[in-house]
Amino acid sequence: MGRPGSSAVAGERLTSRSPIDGYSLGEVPVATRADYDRSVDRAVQAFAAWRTVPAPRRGELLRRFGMAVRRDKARLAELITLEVGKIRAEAEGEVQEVIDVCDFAVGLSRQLHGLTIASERPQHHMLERWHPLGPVGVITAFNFPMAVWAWNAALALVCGDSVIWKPSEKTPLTAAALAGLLEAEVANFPEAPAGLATVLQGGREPGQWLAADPRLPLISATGSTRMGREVATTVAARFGRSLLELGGNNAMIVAPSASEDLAVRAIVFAAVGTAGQRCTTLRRLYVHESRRAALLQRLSGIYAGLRIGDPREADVLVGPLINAAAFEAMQAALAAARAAGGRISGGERVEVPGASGGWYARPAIVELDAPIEVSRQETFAPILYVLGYREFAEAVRGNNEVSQGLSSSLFTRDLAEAEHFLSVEGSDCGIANVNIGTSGAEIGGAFGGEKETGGGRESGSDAWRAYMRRQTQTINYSSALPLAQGVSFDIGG
Ligand code: UN1
Repeated sequence: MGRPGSSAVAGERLTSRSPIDGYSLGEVPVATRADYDRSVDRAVQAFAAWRTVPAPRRGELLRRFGMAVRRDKARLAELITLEVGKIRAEAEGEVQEVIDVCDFAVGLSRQLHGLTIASERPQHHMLERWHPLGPVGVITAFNFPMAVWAWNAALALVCGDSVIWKPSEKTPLTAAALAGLLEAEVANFPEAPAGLATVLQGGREPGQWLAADPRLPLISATGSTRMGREVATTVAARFGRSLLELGGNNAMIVAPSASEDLAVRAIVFAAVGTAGQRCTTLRRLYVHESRRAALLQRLSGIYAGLRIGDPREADVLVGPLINAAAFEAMQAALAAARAAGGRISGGERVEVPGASGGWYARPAIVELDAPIEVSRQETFAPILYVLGYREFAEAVRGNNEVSQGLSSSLFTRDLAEAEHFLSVEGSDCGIANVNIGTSGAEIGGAFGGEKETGGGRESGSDAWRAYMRRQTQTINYSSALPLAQGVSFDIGG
């Protein structure tokens, strides 16, 4: 990996280590500045050609890519399991997300609609049209090493853009495998130029180059708030656009009328799924005081029996954390919570036979009387802070009191509570669910959040607009030149 403050040199390599046991899975060459410049030059040229290909034809490329991913689903999922440590079901779910967004992009390729707008001037025609934007830089995190790139790439390609991908330095093989499938489809597609979609492997450096490069009108970045702040300020300084999907600190409210069975299943999936390493992971639970003791007892029982271990084993639900640093961050958060009066169960390291190089932890439950500093932060590990509430408004305030604003959830059978939660006075997050946990969003909705989550929206709905530029066009087919706002400007003659 590129050392901070120094450029990668030719021949430098990046090793991928499996979080399952710490063993090396392989290595890839790190992109040098020369590699970077070559990729961007090619992406600029590719854009010039690709933007003129009719959008439904661009959709056809995504259809073929989606078919290739379908064919290779099992193998791609296996790679995610090896490189990220996800259990099979979740790894397959992630590949399915790639397939789903490809299907979405195919449909979208015939629906990049503009508007016709009423002109105030006679015999004038005003419209709004969407054009391809340019080469797009995509920076992704380790935890969704395929899906998040696919959300961006599928839309960008259908919108007529070329794409340059800087994957996490922890998941170079997953990125190479998925991008390789797309490259093969590009090579077999007559209208698709070489260099349409490329990958730059490395540490922070290629990401910094992308952010600073005026040839790239849009940078989409997923990861920590710290990283997003750096990217956003660099991109803004050159008047580029950024599309950010940063930290979450997602809460669920369990109301008096909630179904305990549904709530418990949702809590456990959202809090311990992907070993607590989703940006949508449930981190804070507000339980009505009348339900708190019983719910906690049930949760503690389930947590105590969770199968933690090698994610390739059939009944394992919790795989490893990504690395030692993630385990240390979890321990530091638990120590801070304990010092602040939190009552902790779980959180200890779990030894997995034959995998001493892996960092496995029992998911932790931390009971709190009130929010504390560390519960307001996002620790990328399975820690669930449990708080009580008496008045519904108090729980909604709790949901909203953190600096992040990605996902939120309410379990209730009370219509007034549900409507309040979804109203302007309710959740301030980009995602608000009723009787569904915080994680596991479908690709059809726009995905992203407010506040320090960065404000970006990716994947479904009209998120495609971020990858295009809007042009307002007015055509005068009269034989006069009336000015807007009735302005008279008589030049005589
Ligand atoms: C992420 O963690 O960056 O909603 C994305 C979910 C997944 C995507 C998570 N569909 O949990």
